[in-house]
Amino acid sequence: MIAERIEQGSRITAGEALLLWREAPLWLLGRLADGVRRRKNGDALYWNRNFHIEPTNVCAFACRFCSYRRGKGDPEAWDLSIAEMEQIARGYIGTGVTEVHIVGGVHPEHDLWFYTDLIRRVKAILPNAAIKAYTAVELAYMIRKAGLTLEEGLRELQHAGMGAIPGGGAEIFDSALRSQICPEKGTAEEWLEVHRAAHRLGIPTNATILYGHAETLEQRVDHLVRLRDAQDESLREGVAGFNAFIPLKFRARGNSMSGVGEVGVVEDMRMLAMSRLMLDNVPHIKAYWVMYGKAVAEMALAFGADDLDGTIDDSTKIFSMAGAEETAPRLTVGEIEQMAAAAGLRAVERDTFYNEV
Ligand code: V47
Ligand code: SF4
Repeated sequence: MIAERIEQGSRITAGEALLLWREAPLWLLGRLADGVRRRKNGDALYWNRNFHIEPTNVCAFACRFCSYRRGKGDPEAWDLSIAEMEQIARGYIGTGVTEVHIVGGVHPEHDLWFYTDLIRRVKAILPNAAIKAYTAVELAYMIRKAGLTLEEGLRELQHAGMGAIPGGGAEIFDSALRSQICPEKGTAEEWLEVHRAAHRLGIPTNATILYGHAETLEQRVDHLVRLRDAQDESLREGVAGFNAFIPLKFRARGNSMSGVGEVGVVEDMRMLAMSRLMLDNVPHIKAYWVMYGKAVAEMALAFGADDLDGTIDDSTKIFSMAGAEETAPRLTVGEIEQMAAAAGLRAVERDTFYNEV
């Protein structure tokens, strides 16, 4: 039986995953995912002190699910100068933040040197914070534009102080659906290649999936299998790897896929649990509370998630612009401790690399 094999620590195949996804009751997925979560992470609930810098929402691309991008010159477009972003970073001196997450639109004019400069300046202001910066999509664009190879470009960014890479831009790997919902974004192979190149340079990364729109269960399973295979390869080579997997629920407000609607909370829990069951080689599953809202994120802790992301301090707009409940997302240490206690877990402050702070 599949459930018994999971409990013994065996890997499930794509076919078995599909069967579980379609047929298993929610309580069973929860029990299995919680078992795996406890084997891997005990009773820890990880969180960090972080904030985001979103340099711009001007974007050369036009993903259909995106509520955030604006064209240049649009009254709702922003395009921060390095000095403005330094000012944001200065606001966090002395707050104990351990991570700055920097992600924005694919700006058609900013080049690699703008982005290395930004990292250097933020790092000079907050030397003890790790910089987790730029999605694989932004990276591929800026590095190509600079005429460098992936490895050369990533080395420049690493040298400037980039310590980790976030998981965005993965969306859905299936090529037919990918080319319908984000045609400019490049292929799954390109996304995976950026992450593999980063791993080889010792840079840990995250991975995501955008779910709950037009994708089938087969396409979700295919996405997870490709990530699991990439992680196997990185582990085999003894290089860095994916630290965390973050299922991102499609939020439907204000984009050209709004008509698709949103999936419900039971579907969210099944997605989290199946991620935990399939990605047996990825240490952490993150319930990104900004996108789920605090109540659903708390429930996710019983379905395989061991990480909530961080305090955020109202510094990101991607999800509020797409209709997420948290319009000024901010989580206090007290709230995190309450969420952990309600789930019978122990809140553990971590840094970007999952070292206990
Ligand atoms: O790639 C865009 C997603 C991602 C919508 O690595 C949407 O720790 C839902 O990847 N509904 C960027 N999702 C954000 C991201 C992320 C966030 C927090 C932590 C980490 C991490 C990574 O946001 C995009 C896209 O998949 N997204 N629009 C939407 N309407
Ligand atoms: Fe641009 Fe990212 Fe929005 Fe796509 S998801 S349009 S790449 S900002």
